[in-house]
Amino acid sequence: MKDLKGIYSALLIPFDEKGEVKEDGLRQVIEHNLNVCGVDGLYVNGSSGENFLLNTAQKKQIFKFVKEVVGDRAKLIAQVGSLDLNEAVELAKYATELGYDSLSAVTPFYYPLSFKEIKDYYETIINATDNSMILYYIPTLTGVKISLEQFSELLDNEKVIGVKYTAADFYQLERFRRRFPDKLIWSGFDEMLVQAAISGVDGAIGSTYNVNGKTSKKIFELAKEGKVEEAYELQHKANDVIEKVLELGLYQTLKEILKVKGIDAGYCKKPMKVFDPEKLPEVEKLVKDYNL
Ligand code: SI3
Repeated sequence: MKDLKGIYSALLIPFDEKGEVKEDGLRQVIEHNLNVCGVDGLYVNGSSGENFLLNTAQKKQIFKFVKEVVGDRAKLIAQVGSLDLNEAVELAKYATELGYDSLSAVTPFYYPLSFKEIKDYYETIINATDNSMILYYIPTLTGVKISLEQFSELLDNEKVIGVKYTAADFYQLERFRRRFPDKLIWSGFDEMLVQAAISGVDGAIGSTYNVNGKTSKKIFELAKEGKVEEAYELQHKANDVIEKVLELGLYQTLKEILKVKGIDAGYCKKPMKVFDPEKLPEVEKLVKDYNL
């Protein structure tokens, strides 16, 4: 199995006012992630990529462009989950042909599906390629909860190598770690990276690593080395940033931070709001105070 452990930015995607992908800006965001943030890899077309607002052609455009720019310089995970299972399969094949290191798929949401239906969804995507699969578990946004027993059924398939766990259920996380020592876990809540690292996760995937990746890598390393107090000191600072970003609008503000640093991070896709220019001084202060 490939070594896919580590810290991944859930890649932000710059859009123009019409909602089209700004490839020049995207190149800059990618280079910033690799050269300044120093992340181990990129999680492409996740929530932070505004994936669920995109059409199939845009999703493919992003997968292709990112792979062309990154090449083999970092690990790439393709989030292909979709309410349209045919689209998910098409994207899974596409990303695999491009050479993505693993696939990932969000649990199907909106319609209240049975676990059997969810399992069928994953099996259909998994059987379409020879690539590995990382479950994307984010119950706060999908409303879909999976029990340990159900995880176990999904993980029985050896192509399912692990889970991107965006939940704050540290008891379930501990049980998961204990029961599946050979599967990989990536934590999805950037604001709880210390706690996740102590709980034994293998890495993390998050939006704020696009701007604060270096510190986040340090937090992870320190926590893994048992230097919890030092890790917590850095987590406090990271969380000051996250708190402000959440207050001003998550993806918009992360893009504004990148813009302050000279990166053309573009806009968010409608119906997400445009960043309030009156708040720009607050972002500039954040960049300065926290050395982003
Ligand atoms: O692209 C992605 O799928 C993610 O970035 C998921 C990740 O778990 C993020 N969640 C969302 C909904 O954006 C977190 O990184 C999150 O932004 C961060 O912890 C701030 O709350």
